[in-house]
Amino acid sequence: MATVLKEPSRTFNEYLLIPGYSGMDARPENVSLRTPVVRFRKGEEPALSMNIPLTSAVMQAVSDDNMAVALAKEGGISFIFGSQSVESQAAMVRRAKRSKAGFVPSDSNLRPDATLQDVLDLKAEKGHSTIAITEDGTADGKLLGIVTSKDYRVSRMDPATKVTEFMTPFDKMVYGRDGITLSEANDLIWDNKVNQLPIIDDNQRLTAFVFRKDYDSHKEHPLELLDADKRYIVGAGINTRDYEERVPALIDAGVDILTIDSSEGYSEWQAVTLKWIRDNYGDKVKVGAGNVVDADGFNFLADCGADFIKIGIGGGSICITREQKGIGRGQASAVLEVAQARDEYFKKTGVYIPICSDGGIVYDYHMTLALAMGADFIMLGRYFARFDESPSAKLMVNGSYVKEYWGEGSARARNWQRYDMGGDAKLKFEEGVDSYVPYAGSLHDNVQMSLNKVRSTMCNCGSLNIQDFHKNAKLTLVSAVSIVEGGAHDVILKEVNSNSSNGR
Ligand code: MZP
Repeated sequence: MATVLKEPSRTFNEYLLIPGYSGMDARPENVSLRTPVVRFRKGEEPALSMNIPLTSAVMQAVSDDNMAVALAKEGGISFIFGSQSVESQAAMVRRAKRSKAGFVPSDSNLRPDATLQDVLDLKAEKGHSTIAITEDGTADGKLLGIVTSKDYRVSRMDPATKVTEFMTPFDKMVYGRDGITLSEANDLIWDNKVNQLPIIDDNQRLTAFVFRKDYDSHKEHPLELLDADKRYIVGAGINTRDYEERVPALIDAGVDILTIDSSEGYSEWQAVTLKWIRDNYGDKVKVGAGNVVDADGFNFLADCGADFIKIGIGGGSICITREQKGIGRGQASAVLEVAQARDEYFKKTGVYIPICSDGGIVYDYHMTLALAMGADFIMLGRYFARFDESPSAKLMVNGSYVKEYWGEGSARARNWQRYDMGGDAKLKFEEGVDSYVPYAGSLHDNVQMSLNKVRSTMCNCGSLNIQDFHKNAKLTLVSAVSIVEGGAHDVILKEVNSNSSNGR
């Protein structure tokens, strides 16, 4: 006979935290959100940790190279989407790894035969006023000059004027050479009173810009996540089909960590993929696996050698797997059970395997609950899709700005490798929807705000780091009526207060 679990399948909304004793040192600035990302033995340091417990979802609408750099600046990791060709995914990883902290690959470039009108069009499209003029118009072509707003007067010049007539030519430019340190580059900027410093290689090819305005960037991003060469840490998603081709290409591009991206991970496919990686790379290549929703799934992937394990089936905001297939589990129940399995595995084997709560975060406090329930870190799609840095289009719909957000199991993503169990193409069905999410501005501002709330709640619970929070958090189930009590009630609101549904 079938097994029926005694507890219903519960979600984050059904829980609240009970405050614990907090001493006078329990202040947000004293809270560390540093967390392990990959398995480690008792008493040893994990080979990779994050400075904040956030990762961005392996999705076309969420994680490209731009998002990877933006999130690494805050201290987290993006997993660049795998539902694209091996070449284009590897190119994204390469671009993200090329952008060293403070060294920015040029995103506005023109050929020498371009006109003032082309400059104005590119400036309007990208929003940047520094344009590199390279021989072939690419970001790493031979540098011939630069154009900034100081070089032209729109009211006095013919839009058809060629850039070569008004650009600052290479022989009049101040530039740095590859290998220069950030502090040397900044000295050149200050000594020569320029706003940007192009960096070139031995063949005069452009490699990056250093901007005066970014001088304070490091101070703004004290938690940035860098490798030993001061490049941003970057992740990427893989699948259980073309890994023999994709994994080597991503490693060659410099990826730091991989994750198998699958809606359901308790399978032989994942075991075979993990074994192939271990056989070919040993423990050098770090790879997460999932998704699972119970102890059996966790233990299976732990024994297969996964470096971290993702939890969550059917809870994603764009996900209709539960409706279509009748599988899944409330995210809170799944995290609680897997966290217990992770702790038992640690006790039994001395190996700690970090777990990631993937999907279903609606309010900022859900992040705090996921951590309290035992997650080492969290993966979010909808949350990051709303920011400037996500790859999807920003549109005006019914008078409000929105960004597009679609599931990897939607027809739009056509990511059949993730959901396809084989068989007749005509019989395939969607497990995700195509949608809009409200545009929310910059990643930096939003992440700061969300994590300040997390830190503040951890202080209320008397925990100054995630490991203590796992041990000390006290949670309670809420009743339907007490949820009403939790919002503004029995008052006439003067306006719809955005804070009452913040984090959406
Ligand atoms: P959310 O943060 O938008 O709630 O959920 C993001 C997560 O949903 C992803 O990390 C992934 O695990 C899952 N996902 C992505 N696409 C689909 C789908 O099309 C999906 N069904 O469920």
